[in-house]
Amino acid sequence: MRAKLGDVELALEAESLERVEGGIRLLGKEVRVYPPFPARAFFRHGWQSWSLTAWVDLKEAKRPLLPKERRPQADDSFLLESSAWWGSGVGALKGPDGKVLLLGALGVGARVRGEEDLLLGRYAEGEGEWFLAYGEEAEVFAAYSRLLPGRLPGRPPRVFCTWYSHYTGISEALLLALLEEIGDYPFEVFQVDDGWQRALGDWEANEKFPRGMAFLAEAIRRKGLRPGLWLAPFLVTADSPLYRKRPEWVLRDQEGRPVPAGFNWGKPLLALDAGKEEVLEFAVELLRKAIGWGYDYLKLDFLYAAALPGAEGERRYREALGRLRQAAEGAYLLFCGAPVLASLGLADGLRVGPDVAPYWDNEDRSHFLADPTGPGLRNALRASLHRLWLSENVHVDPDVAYFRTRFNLLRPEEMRLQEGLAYLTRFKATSDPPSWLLPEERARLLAFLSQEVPVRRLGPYRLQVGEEVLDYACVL
Ligand code: 9PG
Repeated sequence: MRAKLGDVELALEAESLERVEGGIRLLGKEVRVYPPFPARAFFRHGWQSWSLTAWVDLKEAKRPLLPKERRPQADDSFLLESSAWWGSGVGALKGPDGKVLLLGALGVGARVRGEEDLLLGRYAEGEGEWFLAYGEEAEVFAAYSRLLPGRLPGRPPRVFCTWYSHYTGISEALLLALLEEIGDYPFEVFQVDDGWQRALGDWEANEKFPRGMAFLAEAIRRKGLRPGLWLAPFLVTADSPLYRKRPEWVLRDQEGRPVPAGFNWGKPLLALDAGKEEVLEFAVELLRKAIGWGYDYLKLDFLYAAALPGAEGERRYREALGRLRQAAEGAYLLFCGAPVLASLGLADGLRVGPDVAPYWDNEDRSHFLADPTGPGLRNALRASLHRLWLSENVHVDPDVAYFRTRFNLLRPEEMRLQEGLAYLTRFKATSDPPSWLLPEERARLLAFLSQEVPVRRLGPYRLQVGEEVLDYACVL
């Protein structure tokens, strides 16, 4: 069939089509749209928070990958393994005049493939709905975003997160000292990250937290802050006590082998099977326990584990996270390492890129291992910039901003780029202990937390933040 979109006419294959605000709604398990131009670039949307999300050159061959068993599960493996360019849920082609043809799924569990003369959308299972639009980049993405679940009520938070300064080296004494230090700064949340638990799956305070997690939450509250806690509810490793006790809870393939769930902390990761009622009850109880200790801001990490292997698991994921959302009513849920489109409507906040790090790029990993998902400011900025259109659907978390020059290889201009995204999304977080900061850096952190600065988008890669114009073209 043929359809008219704005000033162009194009050919497409779908079961049915209907005009809607800003574009066309299509039905079908698989739909094909033939662009009225030879496409220059493909908007490749990564599956989860850490996955590559950017405009890619369709002529550029996809490059070799890390060996499977060492790969961080930072994307839907189907997307990585295909020799064609595929994205998760949404894809778009850019024509010679810069106009964009977008095809986006309106349900979960879909992938979109881009070629010079084709956009192909396919649901992993069952029939599905699609949205098709043509026009200026910002407009077609905005029109798509309006058809996705809307933001939950509430404002994005101002967070002190322990990860990007102390990593797993946290302890009760260190955090109590940090709480004293940050007392003069208007943070709202003090979020304890990875390093407090006994093991993955064993979510009790370890020996570095001798008075327990409820005691720490109380100390945080006494400082006028909201206690936040990191959890990875669906992750275990082969040496987790939980795995030894409940090997049948682990997600397995048809041959009964555990499904690889990534590689981190120097070991292979395993996923709990979120399709099992006992696993859901375990995860619900875990959230209730953390809330019972006094933490009502939860960073739920490595959530892709509940959706493996990829698009096929997104319905299971949505049901599972729906249960957690219900159990944690009233708590702020920040989803991380999470399938992006399948999280909308459930998450308060959502990480939209890989981790920042106090350096621009690890070129060994980015270039020689062809992995654009590793920690580093460049990778983080690139994915976040290409997901800002989700701002109406969730609090977009671009990850923490840096103010310190101590223990940091970033140049101040590079740090400003991250700060700019926080002003835009209003999700303001840092891990910099004030004692690491020079007096002018402290002043900048204080201003960051206390001011709202007007941000204007001058173009896809340029922002005006207050008086300053920031150019993000260097991330491309
Ligand atoms: C704690 C950290 C922090 C951080 C999270 C997450 O293997 N990987 O690809 C991989 C990616 C990110 C990552 C860890 C591993 O970091 O994003 O903010 O909470 O966990 O361990």
